[in-house]
Amino acid sequence: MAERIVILTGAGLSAESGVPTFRDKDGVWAKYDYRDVATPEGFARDPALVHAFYNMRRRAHAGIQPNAAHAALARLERAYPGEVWVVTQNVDALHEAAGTKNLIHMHGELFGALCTHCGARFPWSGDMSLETRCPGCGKAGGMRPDVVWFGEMPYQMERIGELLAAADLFISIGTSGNVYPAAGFVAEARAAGAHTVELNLEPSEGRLMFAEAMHGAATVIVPAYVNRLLQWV
Ligand code: BJW
Repeated sequence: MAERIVILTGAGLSAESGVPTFRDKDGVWAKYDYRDVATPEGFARDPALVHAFYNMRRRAHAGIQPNAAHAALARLERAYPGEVWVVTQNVDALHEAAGTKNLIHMHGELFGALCTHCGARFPWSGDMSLETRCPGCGKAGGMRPDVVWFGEMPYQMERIGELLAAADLFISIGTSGNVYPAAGFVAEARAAGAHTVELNLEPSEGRLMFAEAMHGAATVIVPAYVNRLLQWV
């Protein structure tokens, strides 16, 4: 039995909850240029456009519910005798809504705000604009979504490195394997001696790195894989 399971999740996990992925044909990057809306340079060039993009996404998330795959991962954490960690690239709040506790949001949170003046972070559910004042330092003009854009350092990389170094089982779910450093986690876990599994709709960019794979819809294959892990417990 694996003592520590580390699970990396991506947009495919939330797709069946109605959250668009990024690189599928109807994905976010088919409608928006990531250089305009998901880089610090884009934000410096046109902050109003970036605020409008994230205001729209925050509103679109109202009423979105976790699906059977999020629920299965929360159940795994509750029922598994070893340690289970979820490292998510997703900025939605569906893992926590399903009940997952050991969770790292490496690409930040859609419902979070960061003040570039004082560095404070806040929960944030409404719209944001250039006029928005920081609830901490009171200054306007410095508030931004607390998400990690291209060229920025993802959150908690040191902690994630420690988890991967001690992982016995690494499971990657619903991610295309296009974005680093997350795409490199499978190599880190392998180097640490972990068994590696891909659960995705289709083979990802990194498919050859995984020892095992199941391909299909997350709401089908994730509960099935979790049942397999729990059957001997
Ligand atoms: C289903 C399904 C269903 C669908 N069931 N499955 C060369 C040039 C320039 C830069 C770089 C470079 N090489 C590397 C870089 C760095 C760059 C990068 O990786 N660029 C690549 C594009 C090349 N990375 C960064 O800049 C990162 N920072 C960084 O590297 O800092 C330096 C550093 C160095 C060393 C150590 C540590 C740090 C930051 C990356 C930030 C990414 N930000 C975004 C936006 C977040 C905010 C927001 O949401 O707006 O994060 S981009 C976007 O991509 C988002 C996602 O989290 C991320 C990953 O996407 P994901 O989840 O994989 O989604 P998709 O759409 O790609 O795939 C979905 C998958 O699901 C598909 O496979 C489907 O088949 C599947 N699927 N339905 C199961 N029902």
